[in-house]
Amino acid sequence: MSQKCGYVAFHGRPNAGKSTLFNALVGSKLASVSNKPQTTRNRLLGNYTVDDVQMLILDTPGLHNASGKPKLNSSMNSVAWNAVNDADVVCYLIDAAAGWHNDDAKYLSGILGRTEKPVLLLATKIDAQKQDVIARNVATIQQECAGLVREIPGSEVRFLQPLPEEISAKRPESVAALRSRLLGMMPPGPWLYPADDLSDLPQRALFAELIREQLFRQLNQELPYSCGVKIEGVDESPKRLHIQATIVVSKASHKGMVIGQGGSALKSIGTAARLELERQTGQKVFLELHVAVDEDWTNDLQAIADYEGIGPK
Ligand SMILES: Nc1nc2c(ncn2[C@@H]2O[C@H](COP(=O)(O)OP(=O)(O)OP(=O)(O)O)[C@@H](O)[C@H]2O)c(=O)[nH]1
Ligand SMILES: [Mg+2]
Repeated sequence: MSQKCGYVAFHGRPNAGKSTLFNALVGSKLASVSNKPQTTRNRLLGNYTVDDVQMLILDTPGLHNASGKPKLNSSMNSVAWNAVNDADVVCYLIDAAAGWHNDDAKYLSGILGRTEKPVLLLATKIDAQKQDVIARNVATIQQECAGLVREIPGSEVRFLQPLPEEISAKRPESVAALRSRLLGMMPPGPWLYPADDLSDLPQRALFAELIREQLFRQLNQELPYSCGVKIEGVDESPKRLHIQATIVVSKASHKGMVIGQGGSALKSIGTAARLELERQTGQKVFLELHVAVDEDWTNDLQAIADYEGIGPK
């Protein structure tokens, strides 16, 4: 049986639904998901292997304007742009419930300028709005993209189809149809990972991802953006997994907010993260959370590498 293997990279603005669809396609909760933009900070790889085909899906941070923002933001954008170069197929996701955004044109042109590979347009979250709103938004996306392709001088149309594919990550049949379409696009080549390795991410990075998800879900406004998570230790005994993690914040005043009155906020974050860690590992978990201040870590490339695994180690 000759093997096929390829990379599918997910791109789009923050909150487009990349990580939700990524988890659904891989069939496992690898990426954190929240209703706040910029939840994903690093490239995540998910392996879906079936029969002779290995599909390696890359979830990426949402493309955004990082000017005037900490270095963490430009690092996230770099990670996302670099993934375009690895892709055999690029999926560009647009939230069809929210509709077209002018930045989509900018990012799509950037992607088309970087790769000769096929770019699929996915209109996501079609379950989240009334059908007539979705139909209007999808029509606008189609119109804008048709214009966009014509505006790139000297290039051929690289969209596989001018019509965006309508997707809901909440509908299994929608996910299954996209999965088989993408599997059918994988080029011939030897597998790069054992079939049952779900990701290339170290276990610690996956644990940190699930803890950070709770920071994004439970902390208000700007607070989660100053938080990073570092797994300090994982101790596996026959009875349970003991995970020690530090939540780092960039200002002393944020520490108290993460801990909350009488420790209530930290307790709630810890409980939800522990339950998710138990669900994902199938083991009992003891989660020990500490909060530390590292002044302005989001502007320090070495600290960004330490907490988020992005860039130099
Ligand atoms: N109803 C509905 N909600 C969705 C769907 N896909 C994503 N969402 C929601 O949209 C929000 C953002 O989803 P994410 O998957 O975190 O979006 P993202 O593109 O990864 O965002 P960043 O990591 O910030 O770039 C979350 O609240 C999801 O639950 C969908 O198909 N239907
Ligand atoms: Mg994400």
